[in-house]
Formats: sequence, structure tokens, C-alpha cells
Amino acid sequence: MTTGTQLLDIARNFRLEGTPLQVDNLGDGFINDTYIIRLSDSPVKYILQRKNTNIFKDIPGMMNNIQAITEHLKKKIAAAGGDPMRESLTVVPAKDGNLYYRHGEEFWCVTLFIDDSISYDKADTPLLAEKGGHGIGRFQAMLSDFDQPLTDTLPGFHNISFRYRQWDDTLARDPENRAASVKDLIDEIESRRQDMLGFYNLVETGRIPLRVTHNDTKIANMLFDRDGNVLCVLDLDTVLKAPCLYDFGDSIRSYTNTGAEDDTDLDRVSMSREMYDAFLRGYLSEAGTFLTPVERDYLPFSARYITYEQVLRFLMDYIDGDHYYKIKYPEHNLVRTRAQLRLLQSIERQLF
Ligand code: GN1
Ligand code: MG
Repeated sequence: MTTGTQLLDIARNFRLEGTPLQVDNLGDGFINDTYIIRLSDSPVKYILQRKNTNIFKDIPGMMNNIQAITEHLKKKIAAAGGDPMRESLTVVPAKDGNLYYRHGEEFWCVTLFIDDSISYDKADTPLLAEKGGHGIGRFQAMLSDFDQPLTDTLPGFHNISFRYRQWDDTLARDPENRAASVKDLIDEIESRRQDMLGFYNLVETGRIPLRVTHNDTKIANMLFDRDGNVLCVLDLDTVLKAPCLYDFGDSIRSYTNTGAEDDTDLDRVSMSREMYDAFLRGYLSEAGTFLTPVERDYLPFSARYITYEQVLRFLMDYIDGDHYYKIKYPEHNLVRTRAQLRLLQSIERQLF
């Protein structure tokens, strides 16, 4: 646990516009620890994050990615008459010029806080879903001519062959002896293995192209303005060269769910077809110009693929003893697994 005084000491190592007054907890990310910095002599606020080094092995590489991507986005936003300081993240370097500050084994990073914006855990209207689709499509479109090399911050992230290697290994180890109690769920994963590998084969053979994509497009990872438009796409840790279908699929997993990602009442969980159609409409209004026919054909499958992968990842973490995702109570990953499986089944019923 980092104390308030330690957090202030860490904040003082960055090139801020004034003197840090207070650092408070912010948000509910599953991976990094996030705080907000307030200053005593300026209204400017900042986001301070402790990056999760168990998961991300190359934070300097990650921050170089984020810096290059946000510089590219800012040029595009300015050219379109937008406000680059509000419509893109801004990395704030440490006093030594690095894009991170090292405190022992920990890596800390700062970005500007974007005021007067709204964040959601859930899309409550089809209009919001349509705007979300437009926002992700636009994000991908702005990065379509980004041609600098990117560090692969999470090798194998949405690669299902890699996930099956982790999965097989976790089941073989079964370190907490939990596998027997979740046999029904393991069977659900296994019964879809060939379908998922079939899709991934299209990626491996290049029939589905790699583009610069976000890879973690849940609704909580974007900020909206007061008119309901996507203002800024957040959490650029996993921007990678990957199929743009992963962004579409992860968005459908998030935007269309009538329940919560970790709902304990499975009857609340389903895919809203209305939200799906709205998100698709918004997404195609931007991405329609660059998607290939094969990508278009596989949009529905991407929702199945990413939701399935999420079921697998939550269950695998449960079986492994809860080392990857932050949990709020002992069975949390199991609850998440069951809720995401219910969503997957609803997607399968409606789209296939
Ligand atoms: C994590 O970082 P955060 O909380 O936005 C995870 C995603 C999962 C998501 C599930 C790097 O996202 O892949 O889909 O939780 N990020 C990483 O809510 O594993
Ligand atoms: Mg993230």
C-alpha cells in the first residue's frame, strides 16, 4: 500500500505545472493502480498510474508507444480543427526526461487529466453505443497511416493459440485444486476450441490484416463529452498491431451487455441486439471506408471470439489462484466467468 505522503513524493518527480497538493484514488481498472493529482497553485489535474509490471514487462517501451501514438493523434485532431489537448491523452514526462518515474521496482506514469468529461461503465442508450462505435472507428482511422514500429507490450494478448497454451498449462498444474469444481465451465471452453482456432488461422495467414488498434475498448476506457460524443480514447497500454476486429469484438462485449461484466444475477445478462446494431452503425460510419470484405464478414464472429477469450481468461485466472485480475472477493473471477459465458451464449443465439 502506498501512503498519501509517498504518492505526493512520487508526483513531485514529474514535470507538473505547479505543486502537488493531494493524490487520491481514481477508477476501477483491473490491472494498473490509478490516482488523480491536484495542485495547490493551479486548477490543472493529472492522472498518476502505477503500471502493473507483473503483466507489462517493458514499461519504457509501452510509454514510447503511447508517446508516438498520441503525437500522431494530436496532429490529426489539430488538422481536423479539434482540440488535441482534450481529444488525445498527453503524456507528462518525469523531471529527468523519461516518460516514467522509477521508484524501486515500480514504474509510475503521468498523463493530463481531461476535465469536463463523462465516463460510463455501461452504455445506457443506443445513441451512446452508436457514438462509441463512431469513436473507435475514428480512432482506428486516425491511426491507419501510423507507420512507426511499436513495442509488443503484451505478446500473445488476443492470440487464442497462445491462450490455449496458457490454459493447457494452467489446467495441468491446477495449483489450487479448483478445476474439478468448474468442469462444466471447462467443457464450455473446450467445446468451442476448433471454431476459435479456425478464426485465428485467418489472422495467422494474413487473410485478416493487422492494423494499429486499441485492444481494450470497453466503454470505461473512453471519455465522452456532454453531447454524448467520444471525446478521448483512454488506456493506450495495449495499442498494438492487431486485427481491428478485436476492438469491435471487445466493444460489443462491453456496450451491448444488458447486465454487468460480473453480474451475480445471470438473468440480467444478455446481448442487446438494439445496442449491437447501433454500435455497428456508428463503427461503420468511420471504418466502412477501410474494412476489407473479409473483415466485414467477420465482425459478428469477433464479438464471439473476444467474449469467449474473456470467459477463458477469467476462468483461467480463477483456476490459477487469481494472480492476473484484481478481485474484490474470493470467487470474483468465477462470477465474472459465469456472467461472460451467459453473454457469449446470448451472442451466439442472436448472431449465429
Ligand atoms: C482489463 O486494463 P483494463 O481494466 O481496462 C484487461 C482487458 C479485459 C478487461 C476486462 C491488459 O482491462 O483485457 O478485457 O480488464 N486488460 C489487460 O474488464 O489484460
Ligand atoms: Mg487496460
